[in-house]
Amino acid sequence: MFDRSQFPDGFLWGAATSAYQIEGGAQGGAGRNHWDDFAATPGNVEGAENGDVACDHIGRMDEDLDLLKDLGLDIYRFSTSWARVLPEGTGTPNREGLDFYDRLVDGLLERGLKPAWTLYHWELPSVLADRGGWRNRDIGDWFAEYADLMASRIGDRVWSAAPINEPWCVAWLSHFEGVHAPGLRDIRAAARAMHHVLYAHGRAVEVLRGANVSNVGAVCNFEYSNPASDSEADRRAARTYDAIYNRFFTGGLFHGAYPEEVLEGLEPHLPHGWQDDMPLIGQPLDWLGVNYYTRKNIAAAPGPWPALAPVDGSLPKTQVGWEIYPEGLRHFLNQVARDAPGLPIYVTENGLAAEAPHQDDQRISYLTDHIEQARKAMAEDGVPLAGYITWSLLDNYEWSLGYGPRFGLVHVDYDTLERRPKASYHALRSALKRSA
Ligand code: PNW
Repeated sequence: MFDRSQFPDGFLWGAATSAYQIEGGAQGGAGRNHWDDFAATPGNVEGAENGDVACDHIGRMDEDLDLLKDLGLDIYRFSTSWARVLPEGTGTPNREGLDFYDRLVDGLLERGLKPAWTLYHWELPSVLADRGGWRNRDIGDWFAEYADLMASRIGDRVWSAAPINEPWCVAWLSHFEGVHAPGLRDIRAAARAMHHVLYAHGRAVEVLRGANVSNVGAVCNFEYSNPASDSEADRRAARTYDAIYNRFFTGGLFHGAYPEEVLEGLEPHLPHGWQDDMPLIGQPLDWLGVNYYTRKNIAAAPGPWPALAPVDGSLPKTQVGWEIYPEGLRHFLNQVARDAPGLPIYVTENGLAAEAPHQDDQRISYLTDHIEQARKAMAEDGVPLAGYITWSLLDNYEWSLGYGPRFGLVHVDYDTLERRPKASYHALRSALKRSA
């Protein structure tokens, strides 16, 4: 797969999961969240599947932490569920939920693993969704309260903290493309969510700093935007897609400004006085996480801004139809290194869905090729890359696609919930061992 000696001492390796995708259930006093509601509405999720059971990580936490440790990893990137610890979104905490995350963090530390904590990986408490969720500026206050509660509980023992996983998914995919909860297709809702997600990030960073939580960063996702043809119209559409997806959030975080190509469409819909939040949004961070999976081929399309549409491409694809384009990872590592000179960068997600549980050659070559691009970005381009975290430890709930797509290094049998390491797990394990 690769040789650990090609990477500097101290380069960190990890695997990621998220709460709703693996934990299972409202058992233990958790409140409803908007993914429970979204999945219950026919047509939103493949087979109307939901996270009620998922991988039953809550019941099998020790087994899962042992799998991480036996793999030889340094980091486990996980998230805490807002609705599990604050069933009403704010107010009275659920003791059982807090105890679970205490045990999770302690279990990681006992095994010598670094806990990389994400506060929000998408399960917004339903009560708050009903009050407008990410469209409502009050989300800043709600999120700050949740951050404060969790910081006081696990903030002293985590290795790193990131307020929000993938602002693009939280805002655009969920409020403009309608693919994730709350499933809106509304430019005004999208514009407000795009800004509020960064505003809430800023509010949480303030809280985490105030609570002396160390190593505070942000995690953004990136998708390589390839013009479907050489035409001026397609090239322009691809630039717009790139600006919305790949430059809006880093623009806010590192340049105190949003890209012109996005303001062209969003400015009339942004919340009044949004410019005043830019200093909060741009507070210094300790690291940036890059999530990268694929490229899209973008063509101009009729209709209102952004007037574009993805079209089919010619590269080999994964189980979910995503084109495999490893060079894109190197591209974005270089881009963010220019955005934030000197800031440590981590790949915080990279991986693929591949069906065959035990013949996952495609997974091994996908990981090998992307890790090689990350290595080149570091060794040849001078990007300050400090670690690589793969998605995911386990097969899990792939949001609107349900349980079909299998992203795990470890196979999960959803009838018995039995875990079985795949070939890629063993390949990664021996790569990490060689010179350790
Ligand atoms: C990321 N899209 O999500 C998430 O952080 C994970 O929870 C998820 O399982 C993983 O990637 C694999 O999909 C995305 O439709 C989900 O463009 C969907 C999209 C992008 C990212």
